[in-house]
Amino acid sequence: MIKGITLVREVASADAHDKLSQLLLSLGFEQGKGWDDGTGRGVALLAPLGNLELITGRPPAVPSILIEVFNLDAIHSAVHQWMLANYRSEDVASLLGSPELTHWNSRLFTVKLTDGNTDGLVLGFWQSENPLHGKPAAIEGDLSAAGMRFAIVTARWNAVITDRLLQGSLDALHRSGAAKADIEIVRVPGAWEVPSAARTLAETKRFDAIITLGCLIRGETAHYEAIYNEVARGIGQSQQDTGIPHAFGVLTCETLEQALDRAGIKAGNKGFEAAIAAIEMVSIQRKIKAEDSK
Ligand code: DLZ
Repeated sequence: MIKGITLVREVASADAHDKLSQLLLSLGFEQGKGWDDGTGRGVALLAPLGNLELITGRPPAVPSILIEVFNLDAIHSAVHQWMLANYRSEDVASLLGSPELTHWNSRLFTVKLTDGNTDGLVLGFWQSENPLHGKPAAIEGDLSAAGMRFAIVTARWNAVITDRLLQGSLDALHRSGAAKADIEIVRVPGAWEVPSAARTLAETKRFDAIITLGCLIRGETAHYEAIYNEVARGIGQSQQDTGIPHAFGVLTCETLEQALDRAGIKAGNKGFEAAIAAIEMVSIQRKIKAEDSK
């Protein structure tokens, strides 16, 4: 519901008003709609972002107008030049501070802009030292599976491998807090049948995610590429069409030995990894939906 925030400050003279506006525009403020009604005038100086900060407990260590910038040293040098052009050089040193480290991982300098008659305007320019400051926080999934419901589709073909993948998936789900009653296992003849069963399960809407497991071995499988492509496409399409995350745990290997390595011997257990991906995707989906309904 809030659209923006405007700080209104009085400047002592028309001359100071114009000079200050020019300085701030030259530093990068955008000129907004101003006004002039004969008795006074205003200029709107727009910044991309604004926020209102309320504090309590101790007096603020910073001026009440704080301007966050990308390149503090360049801004300091521009303000310095402007000060030298508008103030006596002997005054500039006392009015313009140097950039200094703050206790909140930033650098800041202050400048006091006075016309001699009033206290003037004190501005603080600052830049965060944290490279991630201001970057949007990413939505990331948690790895807690408590309260999530999963279906695991596993192929019986190459059961020596797929049973290990299944064990890996169950291990990941249980260790992440999924309840036994929330996991349904469906066995299908081979990898070819996995997409169809996955889709049927997804369409029931009884599950938060589907974990697909299988193992295709090139040396033993005629039309290996054709089967693999169709299995991958079918699982992907079921995921797209139903909106239910499908984790892909179908191995495609050159040899049985390679398959064994990926089923828990040397190269991790792809069933475990698929289950973890499923948990993360359910969590991400929930977070995105929660953001959306705010
Ligand atoms: C037929 C077959 C072959 C040759 N190879 C594999 C394999 O390596 N992995 C697998 O999961 N399934 C294989 N299949 C079985 C097919 O996936 C399918 O189950 C049958 O063709 C019946 O439709």
